[in-house]
Amino acid sequence: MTQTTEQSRALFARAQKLMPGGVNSPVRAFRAVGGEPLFIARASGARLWDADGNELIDHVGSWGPMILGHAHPAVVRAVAEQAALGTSYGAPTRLEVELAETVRRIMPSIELLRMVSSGTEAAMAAARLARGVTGRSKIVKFAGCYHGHADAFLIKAGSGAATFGQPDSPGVPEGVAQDTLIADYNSLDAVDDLFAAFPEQIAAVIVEPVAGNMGVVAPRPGFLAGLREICSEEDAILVFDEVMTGFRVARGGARQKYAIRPDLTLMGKILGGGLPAAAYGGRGDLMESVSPSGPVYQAGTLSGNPLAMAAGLATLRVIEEDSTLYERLEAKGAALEKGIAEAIARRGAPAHIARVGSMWTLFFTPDPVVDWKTASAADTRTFARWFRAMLDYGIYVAPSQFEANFLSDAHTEADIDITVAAADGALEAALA
Ligand code: KE4
Repeated sequence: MTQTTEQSRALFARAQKLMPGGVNSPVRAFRAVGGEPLFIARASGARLWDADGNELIDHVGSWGPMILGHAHPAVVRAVAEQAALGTSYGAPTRLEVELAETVRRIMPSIELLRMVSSGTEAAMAAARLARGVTGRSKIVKFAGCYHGHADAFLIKAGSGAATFGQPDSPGVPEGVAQDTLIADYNSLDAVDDLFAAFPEQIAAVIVEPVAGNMGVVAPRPGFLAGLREICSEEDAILVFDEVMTGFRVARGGARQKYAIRPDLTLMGKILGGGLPAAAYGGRGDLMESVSPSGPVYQAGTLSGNPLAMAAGLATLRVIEEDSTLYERLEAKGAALEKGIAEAIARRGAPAHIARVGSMWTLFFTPDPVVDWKTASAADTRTFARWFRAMLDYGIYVAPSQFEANFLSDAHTEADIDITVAAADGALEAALA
C-alpha cells in the first residue's frame, strides 16, 4: 500500500466509541495481526478500495460470499430492481420460491429448506430440529469448527473464537455446554467413543465437511463417509455445515464433491450473494417438523428478505449456467498453491499452503494440519508479520491464521501472479 490510512484511522477512532472493539464482528478488528482495520469504501471484481483510496487485491471476499467477485453486474441489477419494488414485506414472495427451486436443482437432496438470515440462525435451528425430532439432547461438534455464535456451538469453536483464544465463551451456561460433545476433526474413533459413552443421547453430529474455521483443513479420505455410517447406525442426524463450502468447493458443495448425503445441510454466504441470507434444509421427513407444518418452532422477521433473495438468485443463476466456473476456480487455486509452495520451498520456510478448490490458507507450521491440535501449533506471530507484509504489497488476506482465504471468478491470472510474488516477498519480511 502506498498511501496513508488516515481516513481509516479516523473512522476507527469514532467506531471504537460506538461499537465493542470498533467493529461489528470480532475478527475484522485485526487484533490477531496488529495494526488497525481498514475501512472499506467500495469494491469491484477482485478489488477493494479503502477509505483512503488504497487499492487491494481481495482474498477475503466477505469471508466467502463473493465467489463471482464484488459488484457483479447481474447481482447489482437484481438488487437495484428489487429495491425499487420494496425492501421487505414480511410475506412470501416469488423470489424465495425461485431461489429454493434453484437450490434444490443444484443440491437435489435438499427436499425442503427454510430461509433464515445468518449461518448462526441456520445452525441454531438445525440443532433444535435435530433435538426435537430425536428427543435426544446432545450434539457432537469438532474442535476448531465454527457454526456461528449460538451458545451450543461456542465450545471449542474456530474462527474468531479460536483467533482470540476464547473457543469457550463466557456466558455459555454449564447446562448448555454439557450437551455439546467435542471430537477431534478427522477422528472417527473420537466420534465412536462419544456414541459409546452417551448411547441413544446424541441427536446430531454437525461438521464442516471441509473445515475453513481453523484455516482450511480437508477431510481425510473416509472421514465423511464414516460419519455418515455412524449416524445411520446410531439414528443420529448428520448435519453438513456448508455455510462456507456450499456452492464453493463444488457447484453442489461438499456433499457433491465427496458424494455424501447428509440428513440436514446449512447454507449461507454465497446463497445470499453478499446479502444476509442463509438456510437449513434436507430430508423432508425432518423438515416437516418445522413450524408451521410441525412443532419445532423457528421464525424470522427478515427471513427470505426480497433483496437478499434477489442477490442470491442472481448469484446462483450465474453459478448454475456457467459450466466451467469450478474448473476455472480450481485452475486458479492450483496456480496459486504451486506458486506459494515453490516460494516456501525456495526459502525453506516453516510453512505450507493448504487448499481445497478456491479456499486456501498459508499455515505457519511445516507439519500437516488435520485438526485443531495441529492447526493451533501454527506460529501466529509469524503469520501476523506475513499478513502485514501482504497488506503492504496491496494484498488483503484474512486477518487470522485460523481463517480461509477465497478466490473468485473475478481474480485474473495476473492477480494470482501478483499474489504469489507478494506472498514470496512477505515470507522474506515475516521470517527476517
Ligand atoms: P454467520 O452467522 O456469520 O452468517 O455464519 C456463521 C458460520 C457458520 N458456519 C460456518 C462454516 C461459517 O464459516 C460461519 C461464519 N464464518 C465466519 C468466517 N470464518 C464469519 C466471519 C465473521 O465471523 O465475521
